[in-house]
Amino acid sequence: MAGPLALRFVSSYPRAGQMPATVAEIALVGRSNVGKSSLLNALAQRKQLARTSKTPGATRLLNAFELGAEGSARWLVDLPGYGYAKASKAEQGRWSSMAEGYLAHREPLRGVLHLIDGEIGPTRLDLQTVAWLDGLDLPVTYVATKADKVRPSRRGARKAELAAKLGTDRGAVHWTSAAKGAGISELRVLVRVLLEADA
Ligand SMILES: Nc1nc2c(ncn2[C@@H]2O[C@H](COP(=O)(O)OP(=O)(O)O)[C@@H](O)[C@H]2O)c(=O)[nH]1
Ligand SMILES: [Mg+2]
Repeated sequence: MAGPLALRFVSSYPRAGQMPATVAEIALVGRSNVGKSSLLNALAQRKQLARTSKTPGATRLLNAFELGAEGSARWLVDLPGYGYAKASKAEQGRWSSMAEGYLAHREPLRGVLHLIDGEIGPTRLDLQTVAWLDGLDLPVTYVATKADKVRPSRRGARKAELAAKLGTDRGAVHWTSAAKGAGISELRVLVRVLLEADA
């Protein structure tokens, strides 16, 4: 069992251009309400590291969390959730230029964790994001969230179906439940490997 990740909030940035140099980063990407903040809290075993908001879409900044010793400059970067239904076109435009600018051009970025709601499965917007990320030269790991919401009798079929929609095989999707702790230990290991390996 991998212990909780030592993660510390560093700062929020309106644009990638305002971030300082770092050693390594990985990005957390997903539509709003997918369970991103809950997953971050579960990785760190903290209740309030990332705010799990009742008002999805409220956070519109790049939020940086540092792993390990202070000054390690190894960051998990939480991107704003995409596709918040109530956001205006202008706001959605700002989301995409900010998030896409970060993902496409951030030099220390080593990979992306793309969260997909395990109960709902990939939405049209998720699949558009999959296609867009596919055009970047970045390793993407799919993380299915809210596994506890899928009935045990349905889990096998759901895993196969979700992977098929994403165009990958089912072993490539990490299933997690922030609520019940399933899959969290394995994901901690993956985050450590991605961030702590020497470049
Ligand atoms: N049952 C269940 N609910 C979850 C899980 N993770 C998140 N949620 C719920 O989904 C909603 C959105 O979660 P949040 O972490 O704020 O999503 P974010 O908008 O992606 O940051 C909240 O009501 C959470 O309590 C999970 O693993 N299981
Ligand atoms: Mg959130």
